[in-house]
Amino acid sequence: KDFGHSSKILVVGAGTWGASTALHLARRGYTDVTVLDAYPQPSAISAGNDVNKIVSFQNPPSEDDPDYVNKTFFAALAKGFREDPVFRPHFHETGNIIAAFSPGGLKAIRGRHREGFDVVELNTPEDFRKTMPPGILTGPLPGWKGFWRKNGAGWVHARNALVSAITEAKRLGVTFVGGQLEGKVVRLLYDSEGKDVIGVQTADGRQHLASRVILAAGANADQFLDFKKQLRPTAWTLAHIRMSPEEAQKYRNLPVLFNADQGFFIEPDEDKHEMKVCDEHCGYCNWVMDENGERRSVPFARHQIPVESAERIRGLLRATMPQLAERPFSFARICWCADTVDRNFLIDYHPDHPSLLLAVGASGRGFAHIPSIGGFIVDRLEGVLNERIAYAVRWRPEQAVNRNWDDTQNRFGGSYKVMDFQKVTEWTDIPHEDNALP
Ligand code: FAD
Ligand code: FSA
Repeated sequence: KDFGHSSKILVVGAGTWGASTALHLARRGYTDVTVLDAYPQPSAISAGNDVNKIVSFQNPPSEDDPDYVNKTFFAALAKGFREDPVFRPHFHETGNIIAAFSPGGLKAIRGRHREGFDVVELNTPEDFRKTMPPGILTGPLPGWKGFWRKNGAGWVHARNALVSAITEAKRLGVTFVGGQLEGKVVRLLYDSEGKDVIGVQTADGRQHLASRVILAAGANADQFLDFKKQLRPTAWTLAHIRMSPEEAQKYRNLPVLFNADQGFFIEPDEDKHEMKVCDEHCGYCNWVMDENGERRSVPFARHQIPVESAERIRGLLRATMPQLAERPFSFARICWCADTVDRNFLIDYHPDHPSLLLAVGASGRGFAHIPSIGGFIVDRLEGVLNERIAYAVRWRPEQAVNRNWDDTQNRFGGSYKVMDFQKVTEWTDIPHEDNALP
């Protein structure tokens, strides 16, 4: 089926990638774009609805660079955060510190790209302490080694960037629908031969027909069709510590501190003075048996975290900033993403449904791409995506045939294994305001 700039395009999911896609569609002159989401914007369950996310830049690669695809993506997001007025105000170039202490973690962080940037090696606890003003990193930082990248890295105010993308897309004419009835997609609609996708049905029973459907429902995309094991919905955990305005001032402009074996924190935000802290681990799945007796990880929403995760967060604080380690948490949630086998993205037309474009598989690193990923997705929609990139992000069930669902996918920390929510017995019980979720 042909389509053009005035054809109806439906985007399922107004999260990180759906918002970016909507913005790029509008900027490229598509005039009939509707984005459907199960929640009002910004979605309470979007992985991107968060106070902050880590961002790092790369320089554009030469044609013969073996890491051409990855560098192209990271150079595109750099351009977006440096130049695009929709995203630039939300980026903070504070630098970052990448650390580890296990042999595996140390090996993994050595592979992180940093050529072309101002980088200092950190070999002792004292080296780490000096990266921040006195009185912040007062903890023992036992066995920590890593490096401090002073430029081309930092964090983005994620929710504000997401809302900014949505606001600009709306201004350019995109329609956003959010809600459990009118926005929640319950199934894809097929033509009379059951072959092509012709639209979607929402929970209110309405059928929305379109020339192209772009599926950008994050970890929940897996529920709409058989992905042949290419997606593994996996969750991570985060908590906030509230500070006084004066205290928050002391922790202002800190570099992001990320330890691949233990977790990370980012400076408190300016509005609520809350510091987000995450424990690093290999992820939680929610394993259930499907009707074919196959294991399947099914996402669910919860604004609490396992008590074991809260303890790990306190462990990170004791190692780094013990002065904050016993503070109550003001907020916590689990946050879902979907890992592909090789953690490359999946941006491709479905081989059997020629009007269905998949924009999924952010693999736990997809927020930083919010300024630019929509451009690559629209390139694929139009059939003009660079061939090497298109190959890396293609539909690739062959990779997932004998998928080891318990693969740690080059992650470390926690129990050094993929964990199962079904085995978690204790959850936090953190009271919070404006909370629509359990
Ligand atoms: P989402 O943003 O989750 O969007 C999916 C959307 O689909 C949601 O809005 C949801 O409401 C909607 N939806 C679901 N079901 C339906 C339905 N039935 N009908 C309609 N809509 C539906 N990345 C980084 O780059 N840097 C980081 O520092 C970083 N930190 C992270 C920390 C944590 C704790 C987690 C969990 C992830 C982190 N990530 C980070 C990864 C990043 O957040 C994700 O890769 C990215 O946000 C995924 O975007 P998405 O659009 O695919 O999914
Ligand atoms: O350096 C990064 O891009 C970290 S992304 C943050 C994180 O919490 C991961 O540490 C975790 O392993 C998972 O991918 C979710 O995102």
